[in-house]
Amino acid sequence: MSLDSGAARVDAAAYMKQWAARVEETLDHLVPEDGGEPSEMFRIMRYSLFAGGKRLRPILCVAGAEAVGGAPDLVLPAACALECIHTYSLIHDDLPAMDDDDFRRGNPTSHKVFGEAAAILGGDGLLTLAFELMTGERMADSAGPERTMEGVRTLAEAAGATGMVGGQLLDIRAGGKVSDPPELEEIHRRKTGAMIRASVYMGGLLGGGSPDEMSALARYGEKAGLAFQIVDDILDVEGDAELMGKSTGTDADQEKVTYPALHGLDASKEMARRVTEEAIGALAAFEGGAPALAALARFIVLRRF
Ligand code: GRG
Repeated sequence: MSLDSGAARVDAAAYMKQWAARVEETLDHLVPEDGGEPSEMFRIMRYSLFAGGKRLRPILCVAGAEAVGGAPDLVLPAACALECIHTYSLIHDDLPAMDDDDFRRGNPTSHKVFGEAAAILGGDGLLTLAFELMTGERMADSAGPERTMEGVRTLAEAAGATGMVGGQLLDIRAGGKVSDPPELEEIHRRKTGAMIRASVYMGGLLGGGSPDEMSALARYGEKAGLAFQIVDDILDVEGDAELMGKSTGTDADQEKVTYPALHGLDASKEMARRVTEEAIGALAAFEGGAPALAALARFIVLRRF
């Protein structure tokens, strides 16, 4: 099965390196060490923000803007807002009340360094900061008030009760007892997929995309989000712990229901490839095939970390 879009190829590694550096720079500028009082809040938030994440969601946002012919630089505040929310979710997910993880990306988790209460507050700070960045002058000046408002709503829905937070609750409540593929897909669509879909959608929206382009980006984002989670489950079974900066096998230890647990490893790999092909297929709506988004979909399915 080929993962070729037929469009000109973009080197995903080079594209990600280039844009991760721009996101890093912008985050450093928007969330500076001396960003305000209490200064400890900024230390806590920056500890996790600058801990070596791939910056996949911000990069998808930039590529979404590029796909619709928008200026990728102009969506950087929104890209950083997505990373703030992603980072908050990881801090909270690592807490003793949730996954109780001591390491993330090879470093001690936030609550191990700052204590549980401060880590919760660091996560809360990042969540609210995301909306400060979305509603800042820089965003509204480039995208206009209506698109900015819709971007804020898209982000809130993806992160909130019907998206990531709701998905996390369903996952916890399921307690490893999911037996049915649609239920597993629903948990993942909300918990992980919603933020990935929102990333690419917000890029297109704030970059000036047309309704047809937005529908194509939504479809791409849904499929890429699902592929991301299936691969995440596969990596927990057969990934390299050193490369990933965290222990593997934790899903099985915690008796979580995952794609490999429900469908087996080979069928899960085949599913990941199929949904990635569907994601790339959605890009046919773009003249030139949106090569950066196609490359990112391939990265998602072929990644080792
Ligand atoms: C606790 C509010 C709350 C939400 C938790 C998304 C989520 C819901 C928790 C994250 C925990 C987790 C490991 C989910 C699996 C998928 C995932 C989001 C993996 C990490 O994303 P990457 O690979 O991380 O993009 P990096 O480290 O590159 O930023």
